[in-house]
Amino acid sequence: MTNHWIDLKNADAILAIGCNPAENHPISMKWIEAAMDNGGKLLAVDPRFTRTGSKADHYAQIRPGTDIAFLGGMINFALQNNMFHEEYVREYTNASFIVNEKYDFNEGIFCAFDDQEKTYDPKAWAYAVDGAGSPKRDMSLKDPRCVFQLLKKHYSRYTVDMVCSITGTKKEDYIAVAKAFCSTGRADKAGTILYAMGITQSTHGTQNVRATAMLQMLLGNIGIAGGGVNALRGESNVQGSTDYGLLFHILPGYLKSPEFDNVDLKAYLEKWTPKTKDAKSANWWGNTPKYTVSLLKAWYGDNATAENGFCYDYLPKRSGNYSFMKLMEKMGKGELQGLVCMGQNPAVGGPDSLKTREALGKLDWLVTVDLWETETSIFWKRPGVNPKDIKTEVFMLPAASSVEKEGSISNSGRWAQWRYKAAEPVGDAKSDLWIIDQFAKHMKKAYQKGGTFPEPITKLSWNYGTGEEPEVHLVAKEINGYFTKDMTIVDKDKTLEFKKGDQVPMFKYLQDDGSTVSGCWIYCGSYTKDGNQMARRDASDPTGLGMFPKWSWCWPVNRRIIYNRASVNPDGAPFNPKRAVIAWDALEKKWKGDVPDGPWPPMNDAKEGKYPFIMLPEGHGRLYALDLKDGPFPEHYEPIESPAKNLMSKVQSNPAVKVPANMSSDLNKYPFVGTTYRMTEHWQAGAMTRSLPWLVELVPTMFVEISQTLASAKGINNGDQVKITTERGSIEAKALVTTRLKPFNVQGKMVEQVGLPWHFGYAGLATGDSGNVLTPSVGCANTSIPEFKAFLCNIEKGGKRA
Ligand SMILES: Nc1nc2c(c(=O)[nH]1)N[C@H]1C(S)=C(S)[C@@H](COP(=O)(O)OP(=O)(O)OC[C@H]3O[C@@H](n4cnc5c(=O)[nH]c(N)nc54)[C@H](O)[C@@H]3O)O[C@H]1N2
Ligand SMILES: Nc1nc2c(c(=O)[nH]1)N[C@H]1C(S)=C(S)[C@@H](COP(=O)(O)OP(=O)(O)OC[C@H]3O[C@@H](n4cnc5c(=O)[nH]c(N)nc54)[C@H](O)[C@@H]3O)O[C@H]1N2
Ligand SMILES: [Mo]
Repeated sequence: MTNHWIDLKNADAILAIGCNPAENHPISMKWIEAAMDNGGKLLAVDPRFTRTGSKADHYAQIRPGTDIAFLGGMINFALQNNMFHEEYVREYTNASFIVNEKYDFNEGIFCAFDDQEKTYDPKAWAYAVDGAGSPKRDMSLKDPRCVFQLLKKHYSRYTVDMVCSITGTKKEDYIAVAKAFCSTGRADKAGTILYAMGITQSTHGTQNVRATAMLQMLLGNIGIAGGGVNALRGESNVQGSTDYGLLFHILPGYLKSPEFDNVDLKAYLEKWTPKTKDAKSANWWGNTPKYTVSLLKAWYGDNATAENGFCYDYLPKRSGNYSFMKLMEKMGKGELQGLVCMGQNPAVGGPDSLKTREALGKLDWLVTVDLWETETSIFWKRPGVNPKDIKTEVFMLPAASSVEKEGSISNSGRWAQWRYKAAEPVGDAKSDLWIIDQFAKHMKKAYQKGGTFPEPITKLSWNYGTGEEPEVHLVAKEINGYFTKDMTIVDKDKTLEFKKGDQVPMFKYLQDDGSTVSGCWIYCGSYTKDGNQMARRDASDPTGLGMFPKWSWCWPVNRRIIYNRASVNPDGAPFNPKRAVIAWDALEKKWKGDVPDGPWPPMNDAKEGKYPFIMLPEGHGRLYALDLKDGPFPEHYEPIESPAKNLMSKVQSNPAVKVPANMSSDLNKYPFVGTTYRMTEHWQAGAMTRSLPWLVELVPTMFVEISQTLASAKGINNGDQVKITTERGSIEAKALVTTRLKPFNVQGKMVEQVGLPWHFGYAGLATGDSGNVLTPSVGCANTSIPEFKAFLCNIEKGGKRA
């Protein structure tokens, strides 16, 4: 989230697109309802009429996978009706930047596309530069090659009629949503966008998210209270896990994971440290060397020296894609020996799960670390297989649950909150920290004896106490970071003295010479000489905006709303004084309010002013992106399996996505749109809830939701057993016939949708077929998140169990 949960109450309009907060993030509804009590409007955009939709002022039905058309139309609507925040767009976004002569967009394809490799060369999309190498700009926004004009031209094709014929939305619903949300494109209004899996789980998921950000920038809604682009995150600490580098392409703190041609630290830093010549640009990622070296010092301690590149050579270098889907593919080919599943249940959670279950049998060994027996840990005795045919050796390590251990947890709003152990683990269950600690210690011992390239393990710095249970506070302290020698730092007019071993107070003091350690730079400041900031529980709220600055701690530097320098005009005065996030005090020469996005005076200060979007080298929010794999502007493409022809261009689906063989858009075989989602009563792959009798009683088995029209066409009654089939496989479920689902108008023809929860499997108390037997293993061009939300299927009455 750019903002945070409580801040939702400050919104005049809330666009919930591709998320269902009433069911999946119920507590957030408290703040959404607080906004509504103050006159805020809730707008829900979803293929299904959800409980969020039922509370909304306006609900718009959308065909799965067509959000770029929907949002692109809103961008066009704001531009055509002059509903955008002009000063914000001109001063704070890259609207005024001129794009180089070569850039072009034709018939659904951007320039520099390699049809063989299915890749673009984003260098061809660069800004035009002047003689000194700085981007050229036109502050009048009239130059036909400026981003603003290119944007206008691109989205002029997204007329209301065109959009609605793609999305299947009723025109009056579309206009109601567009009007209500775009009315926040004024200095005194705030609109927030909430999104989750309905937006991300798509072959153009990243471009979906970008479209939300672009709309928000046009409306001047980023950086302000009640604004922002707010991802409603999933697993309770998934924010923390991405912050700490869970994904294959990032290291802790969103540093890039090294690629094969980043041969040494110098080459890595050269490649990933952005440069700028503009003195008004803070270019915060220019600090990449400090954060990288401090991270390497956390990992390799005294072994990491300037002479050996701080042990950079020990990091694995990647070439290509190591996403979940790719790993499963490799596993299926027998290319992985072993797999550790720590709090993950891929036999149910991943796409095309019949393949995954088979692939598990190609492993020599499998370790699951979980609270329960899961479909993954018992894959070898799943229905339909003979355990004797499976050679994989399976180890199950019982894990302690979240309330049985101490540690931090980061919520969607980036608030890291410290939690305490409430109960002893049951039986032999151990904390994940204990398990990791044991892994590390045993591996160190084993590699002490030799092996191929043992140093990355043997040289690890591993100092979390001497007891049986590693000390979680030592981990947290290392993540924050400390000095490795006595230091004197001059910060403006202050001289600061630090002793070796002192905690680093904030990341601006981290160094690139080995004198500081920090396990995750964005958390520097979370555990200081004043103690564990994440454990703070002071419920004072001086701004009245719900920022509660002394409750827990949030990254970065306890800034509750990021990009808040864009909430003020270039002189530092809040666009909306009634909901001021920060304000420049010209007399005292300092900011008041939230922690500003950098200490410098406002942008107009001739000597020291900085642009607001400090993480980008050009300092301006990007209406036009320079570094995505599938284009600088989000463009509508159909999902890979789609019932419709792309009306926008001849290019049917995202050209930068490679499509596996087991997909089919044969409407004779698979005439219906399939989509998967979650429900309040169950959690994810199901181990957490299908083992609890009271939840099992509420939702005992797999079901499928269909409309009344589809039910009568197929002769299906509520409660009937049905069979659902895709090119990947087929499952059985009980039919739930409901008015919440309605068919879509797809180019004049009504197309039905089939709605499936994905929480079921063959382990636990309540069993049922898995929705993911049906879903395709194809993903977003940028992130590889699977297209779980839009595929084609058939449904028939009957089945073996009928
Ligand atoms: N009770 C409960 N709560 C949960 C979870 C759970 O399993 N159970 N899981 C947690 C996790 S890990 C996550 S990631 C979050 C996810 O939270 P959500 O994203 O809210 O979850 P979903 O139900 O998967 O999808 C949200 C909505 O997107 C809609 N949708 C599908 N396709 C499209 C589309 O193309 N466009 C649009 N605009 N909408 C579409 C679906 O109909 C659905 O109502 O929930 C978290 N909260
Ligand atoms: N079709 C379809 N598929 C989807 C989605 C969808 O919308 N549609 N959503 C996707 C999303 S957003 C997500 S996040 C994934 C989730 O996929 P998974 O992560 O595989 O699903 P979970 O059931 O949450 O698995 C978590 C496991 O961790 C265990 N666990 C709980 N607490 C602890 C702990 O403290 N320590 C350890 N070691 N284990 C613990 C639980 O018992 C559970 O078995 O699924 C994805 N799959
Ligand atoms: Mo998730």
